[in-house]
Amino acid sequence: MAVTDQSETQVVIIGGGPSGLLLSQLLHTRGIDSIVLERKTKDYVLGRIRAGVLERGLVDLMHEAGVADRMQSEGLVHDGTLISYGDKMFRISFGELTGHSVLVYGQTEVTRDLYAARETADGKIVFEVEDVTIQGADTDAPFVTYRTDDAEHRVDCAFIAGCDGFHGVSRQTIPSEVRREYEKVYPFGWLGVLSRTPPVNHELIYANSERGFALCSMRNEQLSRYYIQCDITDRPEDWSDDAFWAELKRRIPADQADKLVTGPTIEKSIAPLRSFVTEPMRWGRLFLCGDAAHIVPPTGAKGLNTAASDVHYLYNGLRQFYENDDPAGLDAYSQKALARVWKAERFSWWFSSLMHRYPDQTTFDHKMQVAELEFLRSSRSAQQAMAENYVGLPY
Ligand code: FAS
Ligand code: PHB
Repeated sequence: MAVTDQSETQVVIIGGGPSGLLLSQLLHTRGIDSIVLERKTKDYVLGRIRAGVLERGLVDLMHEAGVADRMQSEGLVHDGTLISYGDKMFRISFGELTGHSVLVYGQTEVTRDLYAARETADGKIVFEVEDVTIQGADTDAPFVTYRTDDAEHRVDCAFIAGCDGFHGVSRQTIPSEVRREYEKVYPFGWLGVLSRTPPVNHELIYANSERGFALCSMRNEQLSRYYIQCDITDRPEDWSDDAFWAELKRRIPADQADKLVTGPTIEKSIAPLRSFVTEPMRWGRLFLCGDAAHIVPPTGAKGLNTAASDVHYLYNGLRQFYENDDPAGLDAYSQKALARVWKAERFSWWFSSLMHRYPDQTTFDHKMQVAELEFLRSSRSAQQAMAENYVGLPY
């Protein structure tokens, strides 16, 4: 089909999730023009229930982007988290061990705030795009083509940000002979529910039980988010609400189970768990950000937060290029982003290994888990290492 619409911009951003929107909004604050191309509708993107915990780095970026007001007033500051194994439970105090806290504020709300800011600024976002194709990323004149309805579009640009998640087109645009991929697929999934009930505890509970992992989280004082480890073959419809609540109660300490307020679930979904990294995160004028480049098991709440550090590095690299005519930040992007990505991968893998039951786990493996939990419970230095990773390593 012939191109019926041709335009140009400085940065084409593929993907209208948190990575793409945050980058677009930050660039806008510095007068750098971008267009966001999103495959789905806005409602579909906002309907995905995902992350719930924001590191200080992401909170700071939301302030820098000028979209922090609602987050600041509705987000819940958490100074610690609870870890349980069997009926034992102990607290990791982020504030005392690191001087920092985390903010409980759903990814859906972060995305909603960013959409609102882009719309207020008349930002260019095209929804329901099809056949997005990146052309000439390894040249000085890259462009992107895409289709909407029955029109074929072309956007000429200086840079392309691949913020299109794990199943996007950006990563695949980098030639396979250039790409190095690292992956670990976990032999279980997370079954997550939302319920309009008060959270069982005012802090999160990460639970290791003989029946498997569970997590008690929240979105606000009247909206709870719970997860249980499930078989990778499970489907959400295999789990009635009653079956979910009964299983969750079996996996958290009895005193917590006794006060758990149950109710109808308003969302139920299963997320597969994997660790994945692609290197490099740059190819010519194409830069990968967020899930397009890496995936973590959600145990350490690092998915969204590591996407944020990628955005921080890319945004500042683009600023340096446009404001000082200096490509150094862009040239260092992949190496700098990957250095932090791998630390987030390690922490997420470590915490997942500590808290889940593995089908092939031997009695010795289980003894190692209990010993590591006992060490974490009794050692300040072990808790400090855990807390430093959880609140977010420096950018
Ligand atoms: P996203 O996947 O959020 O956004 C990519 C966007 O690109 C999507 O809107 C998609 O529609 C669009 N897109 C894809 N292909 C395209 C194309 N060809 N053209 C145009 N647009 C295209 N993280 C946590 O920290 N805690 C959690 O509990 C947690 N739970 C998760 C549950 C699930 C099921 C998944 C998949 C992820 C979860 N994550 C969690 C990780 C998640 O929060 C991601 O880290 C976060 O969404 C990353 O944001 P983006 O990089 O913007 O990618
Ligand atoms: C969530 O609230 O969705 C959440 C919180 C912490 C995690 C993972 C998910 O580690």
